[in-house]
Amino acid sequence: MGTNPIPPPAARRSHKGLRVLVASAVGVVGAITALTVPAPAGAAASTLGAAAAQSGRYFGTAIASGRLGDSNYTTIANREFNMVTAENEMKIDATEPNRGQFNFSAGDRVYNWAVQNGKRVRGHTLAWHGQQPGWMQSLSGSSLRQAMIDHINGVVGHYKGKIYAWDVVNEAFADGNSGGRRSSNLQSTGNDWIEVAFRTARAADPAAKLCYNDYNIDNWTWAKTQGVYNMVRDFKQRGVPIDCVGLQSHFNSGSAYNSNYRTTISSFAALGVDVQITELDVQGASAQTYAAITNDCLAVPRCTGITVWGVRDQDSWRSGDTPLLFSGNNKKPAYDAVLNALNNATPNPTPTPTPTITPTPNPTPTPTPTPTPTPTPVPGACSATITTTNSWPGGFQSEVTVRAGSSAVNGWTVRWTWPSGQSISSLWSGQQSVSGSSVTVRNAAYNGSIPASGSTTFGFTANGSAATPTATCTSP
Ligand code: 9MR
Repeated sequence: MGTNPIPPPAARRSHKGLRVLVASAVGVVGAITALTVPAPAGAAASTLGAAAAQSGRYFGTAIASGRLGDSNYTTIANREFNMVTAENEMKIDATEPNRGQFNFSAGDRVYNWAVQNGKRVRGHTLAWHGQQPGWMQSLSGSSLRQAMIDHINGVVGHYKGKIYAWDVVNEAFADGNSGGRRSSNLQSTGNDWIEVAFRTARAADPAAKLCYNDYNIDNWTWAKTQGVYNMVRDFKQRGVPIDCVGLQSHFNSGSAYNSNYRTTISSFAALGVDVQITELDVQGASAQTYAAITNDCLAVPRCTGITVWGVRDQDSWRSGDTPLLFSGNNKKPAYDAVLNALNNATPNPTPTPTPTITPTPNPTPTPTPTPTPTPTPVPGACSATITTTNSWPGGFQSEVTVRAGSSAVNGWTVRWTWPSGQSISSLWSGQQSVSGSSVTVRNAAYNGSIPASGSTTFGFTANGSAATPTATCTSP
């Protein structure tokens, strides 16, 4: 998706440490004096963790237990970061090497190092197609489903009350243009495996935030991003317990940072979840790109923290890309860029809200809403209006408002015809059937009843250029 863009002007801020006072002198005609005054007390923190804490956020790193004996590594890690993710030690193969036999020795090494040094811990990860132990790889169907539940109970139970946020499910969506699920043995147990994982984790530790974590969901225009967005929206509507989305944010030439990242973060946040940048690394570690990423998080109150995926370049899973903030013992230019951005942040107005267990009724995220005319209710029946809520080259997102007339509606059907070859890629809160350019959408199980003069909505993403054809509504 192209090369790294120049951040928008809003992403470039002046340094708080240089406050310019313009004094128009009374009695000293025409004298204008520019003064540099010190920053307010505590404003210029000297480490990433302290700088992030000024706005109620954290700055974390992945820690590898095998490196904890390297004092150069631990010196930097301890000084700079206040959140820790075990790079591999809490994964399925590490924690349950044999079915029903849990091993927390490496996970606890990382956990204890973090907590003994005053840091919080993110848990990574409970249900994933990757790094499954051999016994799990060979399971399927209901026995795999049960093994997943048992695994979550075992690991979350061991760390109950100790973990800031769990990556409950990792990387469950497919790359490419489908916007759908990745095929895996877990997916083959039934599409509901993700929500079962979340419900299980919630019951096992009600205090931990529960995240869905994935890569290539950073660019708002990508189908995979939209697929995850639709799942989170659906989970929030149905009361599936989810508190956060983890954007891994492994940026490289094949998956480059794009300035629409801020839209991605704010759009997820508008669904009523926190956003965490969970595994950040940037091929080449451009200071400008790191600053833009940091500012994108800082711009969204519910972006609660950033974790880089390793301490020094030599510690990175992509060490050849030199993608991190330290080289040997040295701070790289990207480090200074991130620190400055964090020091320039305003305090976060809503730092780390507590997890919501009850469903959020009808969240209506509208990333870039387009004003639309007010629909006219049809007496005795229903009406439907399509509005475009977001668009990008080759695709768009719409919301359809279904209104009852002067009588209540029990079941509805909305129909329209696409003007120029559009096609729905994903639809939520309704059941679609398509015949050529004709689209028919019936109510979902939970939104068929609309009181007199009331309304409900469904939504979809589609391929093609944004269109708002006239829709008809019939009931039942
Ligand atoms: O950094 C991790 C590396 O040491 C492991 O070999 C690899 C094995 O799957 O996992 C790496 O971490 C991954 C993380 O758990 C999930 N997102 C992608 C990360 C990079 O591969």
